[in-house]
Amino acid sequence: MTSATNHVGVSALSHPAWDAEPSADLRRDALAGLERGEVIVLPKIGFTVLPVELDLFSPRIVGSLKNVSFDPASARIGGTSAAGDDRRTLSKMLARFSHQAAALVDRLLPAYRGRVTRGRTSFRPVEIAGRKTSWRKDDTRLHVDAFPATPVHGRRILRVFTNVNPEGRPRTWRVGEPFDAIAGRFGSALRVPLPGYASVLQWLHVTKSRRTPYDAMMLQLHDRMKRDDGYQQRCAQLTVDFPARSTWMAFTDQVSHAAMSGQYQLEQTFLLPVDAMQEPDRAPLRILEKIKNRRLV
Ligand SMILES: O=C(O)CCC(=O)C(=O)O
Ligand SMILES: [Fe+2]
Repeated sequence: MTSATNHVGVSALSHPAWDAEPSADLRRDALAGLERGEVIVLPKIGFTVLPVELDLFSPRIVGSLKNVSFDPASARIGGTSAAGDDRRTLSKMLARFSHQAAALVDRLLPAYRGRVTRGRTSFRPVEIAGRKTSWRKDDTRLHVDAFPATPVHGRRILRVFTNVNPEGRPRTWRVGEPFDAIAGRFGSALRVPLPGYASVLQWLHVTKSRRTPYDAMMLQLHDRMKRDDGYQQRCAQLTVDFPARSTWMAFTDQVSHAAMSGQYQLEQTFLLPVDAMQEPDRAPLRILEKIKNRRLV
């Protein structure tokens, strides 16, 4: 499954089903692995796509966009040109996936129960390899996740991904060096913005809530990583193939990742407060606060 290796972690766990009851060992390994910054792969967990849903598997449903997005709280779907029955079919598929991903997180990570909140769900029907985008939006470059419009205020970004490629093709990622190495390399260049700037962004509706100094620095880090061609090529990294019908999860604000190729994926985002972690000192918030020697939220 992997080539090369250097401190970067990808671990497979033999969890059998979305709603299976995991053993205590499995739960401990999942929690510790995720917080250490590993990608946890669940090779046996696939998502069952119904025939009516499969009929909609085409990049055409997103037009010039890359994702269909779904809000599980309101059941509102966006980013697709599908209408009528097709739109309802897509919504149902995303709702079902979202529900299963939430059940998985609940069972596998009971330590986070009651603290983790469900964010957006997405369906990604466009082939990644060869997709044309600006460097900032180019997810074939290694990066940590940061959201420009929806600040996380220090919370962790936990994501569950499932490869639903109907032809059995893998999704291929690169996984980069650990967060403390990234922070060590780029941290001194990250700037805490002037206090008034966050208010202006919110007032202009660039952000939906206040962009904290942490959010601003994570965006800078995301950009600095992506923009640095030498870093992209030379930093410690490994290539990972996630097979069709497999699921994987990671704190993508911590794990340096790049999606290199693949088509048709489902994804669910969760947010977790830092104080819900077993080891909060591993959070990007705490690591950046230590480097800057000040609070960032
Ligand atoms: O689509 C993927 O496989 C991952 C892309 C990515 O970088 C992300 O969703 O944060
Ligand atoms: Fe990402």
